[in-house]
Amino acid sequence: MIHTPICDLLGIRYPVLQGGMAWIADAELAAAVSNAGGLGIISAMNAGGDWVREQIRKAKSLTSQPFGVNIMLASPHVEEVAQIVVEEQVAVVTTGAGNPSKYMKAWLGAGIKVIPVVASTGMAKLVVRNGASAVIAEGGESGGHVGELSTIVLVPQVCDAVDVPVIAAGGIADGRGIAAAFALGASGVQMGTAFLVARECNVHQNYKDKVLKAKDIDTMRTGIRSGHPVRVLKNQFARDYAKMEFDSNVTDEALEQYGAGSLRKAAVEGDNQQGSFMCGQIAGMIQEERTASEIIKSIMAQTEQIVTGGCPWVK
Ligand code: TUI
Repeated sequence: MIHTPICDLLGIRYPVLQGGMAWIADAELAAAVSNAGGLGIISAMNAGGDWVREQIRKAKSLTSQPFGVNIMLASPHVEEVAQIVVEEQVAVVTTGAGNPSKYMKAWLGAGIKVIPVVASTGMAKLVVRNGASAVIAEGGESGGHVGELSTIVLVPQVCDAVDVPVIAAGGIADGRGIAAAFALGASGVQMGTAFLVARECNVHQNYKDKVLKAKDIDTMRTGIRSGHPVRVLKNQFARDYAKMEFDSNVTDEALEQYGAGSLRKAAVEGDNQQGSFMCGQIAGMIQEERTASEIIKSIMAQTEQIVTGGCPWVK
């Protein structure tokens, strides 16, 4: 049986976290992952406090296991949501797209375990100094907003930089990826794209179908000009956006306007042309829709086989 310090820290069976996917990770997906022995996570994304509170309460009604809330620090509602997780006594908060230090004292004071996503050793050290229980080192293979470094270089350097457990993210969707993450020094993994196609995931079916059909080279990064690159599946929207951002005649305002609402169009409306389908580079490996429990069980069985000597070509 696979057991790491992350299992003890979070009170979960498998050292697997579900990524906080904006417009996708709701209470039903989070509860399904937590009931399957991982840590399910509700994405607060750009939503207002009422929606986040409702989702937290719904998840509590669907699982007795711990779950978390991902707070996207660039959200216009971040202050309100930061307070709601305290009021609702959420077990775990993960953060993304920025520096969470400003909120950490309040969260830690409420007994919340804080696990920021970091994309550099500098940010990892800073959040650990401020009390982070663990960090998620997320490589640029991930979907959504990404940093510059890949998982294979980021994870071991973050492991060397901090003395808390490290969770690897970016490009992991099977037992080989998890075993590799362990070999790099990680104590757990976070997977987003793999859970996007879970049966319990309420994202539009067109989104799931696009991920299931995607090949290894089917993602690209948009938003490079803004300094906030976002990995998405290639489609009409992504190509047009990329063309616009490298056109100096297009203003930042026009670009922002063009991108507004595109993630909602993908996740809720399934708009194959104008939607922004955030997705990791590992999508090419994801072949079928399964329950969260089937995903976790099969991936952990493969992990166990590898870490207990399953590389017969290595003598
Ligand atoms: O946050 C994510 N993934 C996301 S957020 C999102 S919505 C959004 N879209 C565009 C811009 C901003 C947000 C869609 N997908 N993953 C976690 C993550 N965090 N990846 C990278 C980082 C990160 C980057 C810089 C964390 C900290 C950081 O610190 C920089 C600083 O000094 O503030």
